[in-house]
Amino acid sequence: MVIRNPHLARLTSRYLFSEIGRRRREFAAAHPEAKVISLGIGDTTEPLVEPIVTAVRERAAAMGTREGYAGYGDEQGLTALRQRIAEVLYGGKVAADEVFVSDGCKCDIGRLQLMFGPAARLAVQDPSYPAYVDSAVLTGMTGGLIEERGQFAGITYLPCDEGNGFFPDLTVIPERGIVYFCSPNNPTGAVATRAQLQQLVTAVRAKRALLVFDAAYSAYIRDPQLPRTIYEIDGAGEVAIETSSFSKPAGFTGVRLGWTVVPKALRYEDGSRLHDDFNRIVTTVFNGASVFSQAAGLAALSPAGLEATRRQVDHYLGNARLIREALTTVGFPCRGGDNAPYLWVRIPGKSSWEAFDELLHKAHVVATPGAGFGPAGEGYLRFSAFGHRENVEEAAGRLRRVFGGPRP
Ligand code: PL4
Repeated sequence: MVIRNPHLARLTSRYLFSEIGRRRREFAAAHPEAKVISLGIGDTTEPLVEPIVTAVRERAAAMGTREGYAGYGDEQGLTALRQRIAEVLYGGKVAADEVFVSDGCKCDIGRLQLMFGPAARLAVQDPSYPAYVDSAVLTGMTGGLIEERGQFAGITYLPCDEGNGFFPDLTVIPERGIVYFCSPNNPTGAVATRAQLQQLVTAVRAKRALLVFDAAYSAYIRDPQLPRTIYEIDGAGEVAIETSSFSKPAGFTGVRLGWTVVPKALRYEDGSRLHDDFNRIVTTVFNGASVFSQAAGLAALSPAGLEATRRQVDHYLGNARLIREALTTVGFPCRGGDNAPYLWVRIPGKSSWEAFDELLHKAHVVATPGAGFGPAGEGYLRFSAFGHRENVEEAAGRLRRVFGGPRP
């Protein structure tokens, strides 16, 4: 028989969100009468907006004709879409050929790890989206798991908590390392200010490191003072890759479309360009995003698409307000939810998984245990604001009842 990849053995048996899905399914099977409401996995729920539906319909009709049929396209994406992303979302701060269109941000996170290779030294916010660490483990760059700390030996964890205002100490970034930073943050909902991002870019540059900035939730930023892309920050074009997605601004979690910006100014120690390597990776292991999702992406970035999807994001932010009100009424202060679709709440006297189980069993509400995002997430729950309004209202009422009861 073949030999198992030893790096795979270092991962816990299930990816966080698969484990949550498993526990939810088990509970639902054992309690078929319960109406379980998910505020767990950050998955969009509202239907695609009309300009997008029309564009996909038209593209499908065209694909059924000789003239309109298209086979493989450029692995980097349609030129028109790359141009529209560069113009509409970056105001021309990046060039169209620096934008690599993809089938989603998570997939690009995996492809980036291929580019960095096993010798790379990684730093991640703690807590953070688990795909950064888990995909790095697969490449062998992380070393072994230190069980008692719940940390991989080869990764620098940057704790983000109330003590530091959810912005980490940057002095510990490894020399020539790769720093993953997500703002608006999953899971804490914290959004870095312009001054904080300037500090980050300066620190990364000083360490001759590389920043991978995950902007998947930038459309949720409503405060005009807060930067929506790292390229609003001076000098970022020489130290930062940005990865992002149509999933959360336009409801494409099932459609699948994202992009990664790799500026040509980004250079390795020997002067060669990261852009050339990412292009090589993309053309080697990816065959381009689907023609339908790219048509959908073009429509999402049209004036009508932008207006309609903004209203959809407003809906989710409205949900976040309802969840926050419910939690604060019962005395749980929360972070996030104003410029982000996640709320981050400390549950006193319980571990994250205990709080998760209690909420599921008593309120039939699914949240995400903070410990699943890293050791600094222990003791917290993350609530996602994605959901139909009536479900969120119902869940908010249940949270009031369960958490409003007597405390240990
Ligand atoms: C559950 C910071 C959600 N099975 O849809 P994509 O691939 O363009 O974007 C994925 C993504 C990228 N970056 C950040 C994210 O938070 C996400 C999606 N995260 C969540 O609940 O944390 C969905 C998770 C899904 C997954 O693992 O991605």
